[in-house]
Amino acid sequence: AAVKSYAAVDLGASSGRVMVGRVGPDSLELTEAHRFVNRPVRVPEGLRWDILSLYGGVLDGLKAAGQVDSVGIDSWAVDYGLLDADGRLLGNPVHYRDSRTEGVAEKVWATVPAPELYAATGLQYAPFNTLYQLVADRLTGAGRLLLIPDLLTYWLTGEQGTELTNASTTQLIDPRTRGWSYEIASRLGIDLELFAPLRRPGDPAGLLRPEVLEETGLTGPVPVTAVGSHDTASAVAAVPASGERFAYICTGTWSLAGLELDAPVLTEESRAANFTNELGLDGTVRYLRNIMGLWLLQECVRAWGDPDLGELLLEAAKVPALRSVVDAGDAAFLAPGRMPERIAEACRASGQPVPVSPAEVTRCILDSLALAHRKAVEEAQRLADHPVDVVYVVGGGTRNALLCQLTADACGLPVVAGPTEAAALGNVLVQARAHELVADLAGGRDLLTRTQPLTRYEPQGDTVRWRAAQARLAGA
Ligand code: LFR
Repeated sequence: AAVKSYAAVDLGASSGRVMVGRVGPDSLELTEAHRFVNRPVRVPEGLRWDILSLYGGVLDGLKAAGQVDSVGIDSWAVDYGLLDADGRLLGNPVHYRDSRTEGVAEKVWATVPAPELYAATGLQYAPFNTLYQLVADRLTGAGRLLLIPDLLTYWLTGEQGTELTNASTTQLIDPRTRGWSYEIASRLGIDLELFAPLRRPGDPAGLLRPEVLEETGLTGPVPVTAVGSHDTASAVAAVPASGERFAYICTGTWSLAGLELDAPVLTEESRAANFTNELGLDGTVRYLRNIMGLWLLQECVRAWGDPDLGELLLEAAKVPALRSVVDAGDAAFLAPGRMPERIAEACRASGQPVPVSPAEVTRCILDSLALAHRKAVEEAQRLADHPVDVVYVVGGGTRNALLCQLTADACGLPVVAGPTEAAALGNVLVQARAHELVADLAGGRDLLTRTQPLTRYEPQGDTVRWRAAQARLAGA
């Protein structure tokens, strides 16, 4: 039977990549065509994405990928470019870690109280939700808003749309109807006409423009297919699970830890625990919590002048476990800069030993992440009344064996780690499904378990000391 090739553009907060997935009825092979850095730039007005450089990386990647049957794009969520009435970009998209949204949520809640906002949109509180960014921005002159993957798709094809899984991170979508939340938007004076029409994963998103074909050397027509354009939607689509009794943790710059459900959980208890209900493939809901993730380590490594990560992790493994932990769910760690000092300060403030050497700080970060994973997996099961037997870890963190083992230990559950390039694989699988090579979400997952290398970590020790560490943190 025929094998098809798909280009998956996957943009993360620190790097972008163009991968080629070759899919047949019993085969799935992923290779890297091109990888490039994503370097946010601080200018006097704030922190910005270098969107032209990213688009250049996408074009280079498509050229390196060669002839493919379709292209799909996913990236981090919530951020957007604003266009004028003629479709011209009005300035560089603002980075979600920019400080302009400080204090904005409180203003929004004065009009729509936080509990009401949660009941209507199911979205966790994060200062960077698109809704708060929109209120912070002055939208004068903007005729259109395109989320990052939709903006790049527009540049590739000339067609505008708003992909649903990513739209669900704007805080303007009702997770029950899976459509716009007109009432919330109108009460906050947000014109939903700013958004291009919704499209769903698998929908066609246009053909590469002649200029793009020329620049990449591809022969048209080459269609762009809407995928789960939120990277986390794509990554969860590539969790190699069967059945329903599983939790997942998508690891990378963030750790996104939670469950796949068939309906949102919109209770007040869930809001208080800051769980989010984002939309996934096939009518699923991603019920999860954002945890600071390997961002904490990336920022420290940057501050230390980029030492060898492998050696650092070996040293960290020798440091005694759980000496000090910080709350890796705390938005206080969101902004860039001074990370080793900020972690030391948090330990001092909670009366714990202050980690000093890079190995000690690294150990503190990994213990803290594992603990936050435990807390999220445990609370999600309780709040959604959905017990699990196994935790799937996908994404960049699967390379970090210490983190995977600590997560198994902390959760008291087996961890199955892999695939590493989950977002790209989820991206590819949705394109393959649009071409009827894969039947559905379960079919794609089945193909993954048959073709991708996975590593299993059994929980070691009992969970008593993790429970104690959790209590220590809660009491701080
Ligand atoms: C992960 C991610 C998270 C989102 C954060 C900000 O890459 O997409 O899901 O909350 O980035 O967009």
